[in-house]
Amino acid sequence: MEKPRKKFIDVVDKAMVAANTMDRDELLFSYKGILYPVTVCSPEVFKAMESLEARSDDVILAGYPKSGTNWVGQILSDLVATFEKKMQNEESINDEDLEEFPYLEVGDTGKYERMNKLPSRRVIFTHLLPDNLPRSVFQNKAKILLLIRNPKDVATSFYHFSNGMSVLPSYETWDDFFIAFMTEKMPWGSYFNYLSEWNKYAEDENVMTITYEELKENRALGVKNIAAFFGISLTEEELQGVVERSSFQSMKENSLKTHGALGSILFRKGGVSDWKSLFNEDQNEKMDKAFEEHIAGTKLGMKLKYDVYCRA
Ligand code: PPS
Repeated sequence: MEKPRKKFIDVVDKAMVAANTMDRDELLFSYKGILYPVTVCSPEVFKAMESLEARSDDVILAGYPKSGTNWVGQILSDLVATFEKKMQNEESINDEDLEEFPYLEVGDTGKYERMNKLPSRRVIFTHLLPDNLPRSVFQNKAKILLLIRNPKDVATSFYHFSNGMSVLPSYETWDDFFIAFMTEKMPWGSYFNYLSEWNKYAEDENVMTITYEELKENRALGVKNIAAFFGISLTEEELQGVVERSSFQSMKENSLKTHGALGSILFRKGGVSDWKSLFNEDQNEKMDKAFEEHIAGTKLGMKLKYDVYCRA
């Protein structure tokens, strides 16, 4: 994704400017029991979203915030763009005029009608719970890549992001943030609820799960598996290009072009275990207990390898 993403940057810049003039308690609204930022989401847009006609060849990326969406989103967009280029598909959505904000739930009420007219393949990111996605996603058997990351690093990343990104409420201390994270006060809802709800789909043939940590350990293998799942056939050399362009270093260097001012906030550490710099003993215990209670025994819980990545 080396080309500038003008529309993406415009949307984010406008949201950040609008949020700067708002009080902390005005930044979020609740829709169907879940909080979202008012500067990028609205009930009208959520209702309009139902008109999206999902396709079996859509490339959907689902992940709780701070799980590495922009990273895996880069991989998916690059795989699709490389394939389209190879096929010389002139109708490809690479055309800047056809660009839509990649997160499904962010946009205007006309977005979904425009999306319905876009040529395949569409790459769509979302932080939504499965029940809040347009019904056609499951009815039409769109393929979904479900991205998960260990809860301690998600919380750590979310804390820093909340304090850097004006559209989200900031926190005076990590301890305050931790309480909010554990008591379901986060935008896009609770991490544990997210995993429990998506776990119901984890065995579906149209859903592939990948963890942030496994991708960190072997990006080349991850990219290969993702391409195979979506039926994107590329040469070893083409796949290697996708791998190289998705390194943290490379994405961070390009981030002014791809993400504008957001880039320096979003591409923070890009690693595993930074939670060790914030969690105290009591917080470790509380997180371990919550993990045990909510998701340890589930397929997604096991995929996370909590004992490897989260034990103090
Ligand atoms: S968002 O705003 O919710 O969509 O954020 P999201 O993109 O899901 O997650 C942001 C974290 O992903 C890290 N990141 C990466 N890690 C490894 N490699 C690459 N290429 C990469 N790109 C982004 C990013 O740094 C955030 O994690 P932290 O721990 O805060 O650094």
